[in-house]
Amino acid sequence: MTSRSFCAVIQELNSEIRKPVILFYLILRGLDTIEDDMTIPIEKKVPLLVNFHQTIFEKGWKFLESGPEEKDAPLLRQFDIIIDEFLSLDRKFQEHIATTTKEMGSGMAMHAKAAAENGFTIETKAEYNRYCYYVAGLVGIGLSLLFSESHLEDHIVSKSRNLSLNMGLMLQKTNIIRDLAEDLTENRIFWPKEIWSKYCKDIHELQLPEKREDALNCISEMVADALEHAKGSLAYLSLLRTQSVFNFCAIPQVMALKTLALIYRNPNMITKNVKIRRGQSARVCSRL
Ligand code: D61
Ligand code: MG
Repeated sequence: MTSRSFCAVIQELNSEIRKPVILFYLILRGLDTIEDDMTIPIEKKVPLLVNFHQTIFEKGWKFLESGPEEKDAPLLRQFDIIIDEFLSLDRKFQEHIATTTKEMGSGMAMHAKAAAENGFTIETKAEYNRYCYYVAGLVGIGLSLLFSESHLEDHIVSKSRNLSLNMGLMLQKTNIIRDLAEDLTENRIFWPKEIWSKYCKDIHELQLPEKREDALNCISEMVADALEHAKGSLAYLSLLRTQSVFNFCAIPQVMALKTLALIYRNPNMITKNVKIRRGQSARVCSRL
């Protein structure tokens, strides 16, 4: 979903949870900006990722060495402000955020190392699930810890790790499928080879006009795989009791389902990025 509609739903959250969620987001966005930055040498990137959960406790820390392409470089350049706000949170919230940051940072470091050694590839569906778990599944698990900690939601929510992680996997996989065309031009392939190799020898072939049918079948399989997480996501949503928390969680899921419907067997998405229009996403939000 666009960052604009995302900001709107965050603002609606009950006050006791709004600031922890915003800081959770900004901290993980900072971590992701380091992960995505291909100008940082691997020997430097790995410790930055692995130690980020400690860095967020260091008053005054900021990072000025982002590549010129990084759109969120300003966030890292003024990260001292984020840290001050983080340190003003209740201890329990700080701990949940740090725990999630630690696991995500080590998962990202693992993938970054593998990519530096063998080139960036995701071979199996298991690897694809593992990568999505680290970068997005963990966000759902961490959010659940914050929701239960605030008593806006029952402890059942944070104990349901297995349901929580479906939320992020559904969102991340939807983005990965939708962004194929863009990622192919940058030669960053997130689609698992175990799936695309049934349809072509080199994933770039999917963009050839004569490969259209194979490409559509491959998209079908990718969408079916993402939809595996829909049931778990709905079960998770059914546990939520606070309206603002429900909206915050349900809106991205509805957008993801809408995006999957739009790209399913859609030949346009093979060569260009297809996105749901702003007006359509506004309609989703206004119904809740
Ligand atoms: C309920 C509500 C929102 C949820 C949720 C449950 C469960 C999971 C998520 C949001 C996370 C969904 C991530 C999907 C979008 N993917 C990315 O942004 C990729 O980066 C992943 C690592 C950073 C995650 C940061 C994040 C995102 C949303 C949050 C959050 C933290 C904290 C609280 C609430 C929502 C993607 O980034 C693309 C980019 O750089 O623009 C990438 O690098 O793959
Ligand atoms: Mg990333």
